[in-house]
Amino acid sequence: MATALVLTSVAANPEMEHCETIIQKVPMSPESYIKHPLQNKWALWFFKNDKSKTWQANLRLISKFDTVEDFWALYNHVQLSSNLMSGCDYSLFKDGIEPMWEDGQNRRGGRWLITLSKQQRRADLDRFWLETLLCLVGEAFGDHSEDVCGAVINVRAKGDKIAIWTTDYENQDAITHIGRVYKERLGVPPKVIIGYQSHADTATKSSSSTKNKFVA
Ligand code: MGP
Repeated sequence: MATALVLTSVAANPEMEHCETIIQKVPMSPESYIKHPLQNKWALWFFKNDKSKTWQANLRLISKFDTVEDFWALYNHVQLSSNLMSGCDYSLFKDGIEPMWEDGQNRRGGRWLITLSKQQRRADLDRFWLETLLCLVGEAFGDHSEDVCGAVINVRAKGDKIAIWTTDYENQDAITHIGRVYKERLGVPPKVIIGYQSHADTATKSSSSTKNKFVA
């Protein structure tokens, strides 16, 4: 059993001036020293736009975690998204999946995309991203959480974006469930429509808008 050393000062003899310190070994409950495991191990990535490098070379792994405590330690350690320079991204992906279209788990996938107005950077960006992270690490989509690969936040002067990436754009049940729950968790009003687009369409788009495969 785990024990803690507890120092207690006691008057060895009330008549005498000095105190004596005794060391006691007391049992500790596992709750107080075992970190709370998450269902998955996650990796946080950072992207900084350096035009002299390729897109992939600008992507850096920050750290991995698989407990609630280590999630908060990392979250509290990194800059809020609203403080990042335009052109930067954070990505949180399941361990083993790289935050790029090319990864085998993303190749046939797509994303639920939240596009924010410039005004929303102040009002919504940081809380939307934190809620997105909590949806991921808390496995908010029930069995359909298995379809989730990760999430990305793009800080951009033209308007920030947040997205949840899923593994297969043909898994309609999983995608529609994830979209419905995600929209609710962010508190997006019902009249505001969010779209799901395949990475294949995003990667080959010729105009600035990619067609939606699903909406919520
Ligand atoms: P972006 O960073 O996702 O969005 O993609 P941004 O900056 O808002 O630009 P927009 O085109 O959506 O308006 C910017 C560019 O980064 C893409 O056009 C690609 O060249 C590159 N890029 C982005 N992603 C997510 C990938 C990826 O997964 N793989 C590769 N190879 N390039 C990517």
